[in-house]
Amino acid sequence: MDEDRNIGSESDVRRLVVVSNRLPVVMSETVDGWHVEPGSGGLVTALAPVLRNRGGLWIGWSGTSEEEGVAEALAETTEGVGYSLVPISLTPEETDKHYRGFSNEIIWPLFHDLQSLCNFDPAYWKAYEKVNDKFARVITRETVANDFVWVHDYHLMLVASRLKAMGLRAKVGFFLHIPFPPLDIFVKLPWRFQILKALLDFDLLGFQTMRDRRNFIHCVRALVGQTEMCGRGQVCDIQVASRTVRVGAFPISIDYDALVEEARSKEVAESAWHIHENLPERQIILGVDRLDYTKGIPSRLQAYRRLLERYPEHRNKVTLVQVVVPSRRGIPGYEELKTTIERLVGEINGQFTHESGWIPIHYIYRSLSRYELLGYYRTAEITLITPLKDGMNLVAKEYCASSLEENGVLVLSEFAGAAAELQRWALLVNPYDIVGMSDVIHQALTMEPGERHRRMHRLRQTIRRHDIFWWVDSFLNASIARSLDSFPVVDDYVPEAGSARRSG
Ligand code: ADQ
Repeated sequence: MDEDRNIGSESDVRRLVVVSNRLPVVMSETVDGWHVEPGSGGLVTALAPVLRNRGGLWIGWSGTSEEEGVAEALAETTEGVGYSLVPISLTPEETDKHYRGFSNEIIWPLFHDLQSLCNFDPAYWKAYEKVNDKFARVITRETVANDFVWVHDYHLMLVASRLKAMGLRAKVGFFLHIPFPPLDIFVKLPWRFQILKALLDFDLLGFQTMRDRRNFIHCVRALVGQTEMCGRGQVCDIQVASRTVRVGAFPISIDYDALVEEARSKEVAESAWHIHENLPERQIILGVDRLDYTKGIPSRLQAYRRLLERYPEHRNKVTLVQVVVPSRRGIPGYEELKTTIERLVGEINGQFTHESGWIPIHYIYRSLSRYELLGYYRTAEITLITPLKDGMNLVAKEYCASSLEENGVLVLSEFAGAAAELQRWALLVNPYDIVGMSDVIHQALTMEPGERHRRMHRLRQTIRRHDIFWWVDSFLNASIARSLDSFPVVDDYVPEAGSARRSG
């Protein structure tokens, strides 16, 4: 290892170094060695073109505690794409206490305003520090001063402070994909000072919405004390001691054009046709969520029951298709949530199922293929996105992009980050107000075609204008990188020998 690199030898070429808890691949061990499949999702789609042919790096946990052969398998996968994947290996105990413990039993519920679900186990904090340290060591080893390091999400909030302690000179940005809570909730965190101070060691902090950014600034003002604050605007600078930290709101989005293309495909049309065939002459209401207590699935089911009780004219005519994607198995609370959802589905179906064959709820508990998912988006006349709190919620944007005929209605929780951008044209609901939600679903079901079209057209325009590439550009523009042009395309890029072959 070249020890000088970490304290920053200058290089003419600026590289983007993306750091996330997981690498954007799925690895599985077979008798022939490692099998690597590319990951899916918005972040990979958005960042792959930025990294490609620019010699950038993506650093993250490989998804396994094994080390042997992992870096080589990853290097093979990215051969010819012009960037490298650098694996970090974590022991089962580290993933247990850092990922399952601190990240998902403390930060996830607390930052979604659900502090009663937090398990403030001090052992989790130790593991969180240790894993953040491990990431920082690998970043230090892999980067030079001219690079721009972009760290993602709540698993890695201490990375900049560790990098600073290790003498890294490269600029470091951070994007939080989940909400930042209000002061009176954040102060409950036993490690509130450590986390807040560590966040202030980043050069640029990105949040999903202005509300999250405002919450963060309130916390800094109250807990860190004397700091000079910024004014209005999407991006502003705050002065903390002798440092300037830039903070901004950058709502994440989807690859709109690609999704529209996919939604037009023959495969999606076939999938939509099958869905219609199975539910003839029914108005389809859709819910699509990871199994998570923040997504508000039980209250949505209760609102649907109230709809059928209060507006009997919809019986026999509507079907709620509720898709739940398995998630975070083994974390307390998730199994109970599944039981609650399934009990409610059973109760409602038992209460209303009709001799004509009508079943009010179709419940699907599995991950859907992309074509199936888009098929449901295309078929649904209404989609219910009713999280108790959500950083953004990409399902809302995907649904609108897939509504090619522009005749769908989006019912959206006012506590989803997406509401900040989409509130004028979606129908907003308070997910804690069951009766209010049932009224809004009724309003959606009876909306005139002209109004549906007007609203969906404006929703799609907004999302198209602010797509995932706009999101990457606005974050990089706010950083010292200034723009994508700061990361020049390297003709015939050849990875540096040894780069991405070492595991952490
Ligand atoms: P998530 O909590 O995972 O993300 P969300 O933004 O809705 O929530 O993204 C879910 C993704 O999973 C979507 O892209 C969707 O297509 C996919 N998906 C959903 N159901 C599926 C199914 N049945 N089969 C296959 N794929 C499915 C976190 C934060 C969010 C924030 C994002 C991005 O919690 O608030 O919007 O990161 O920053």
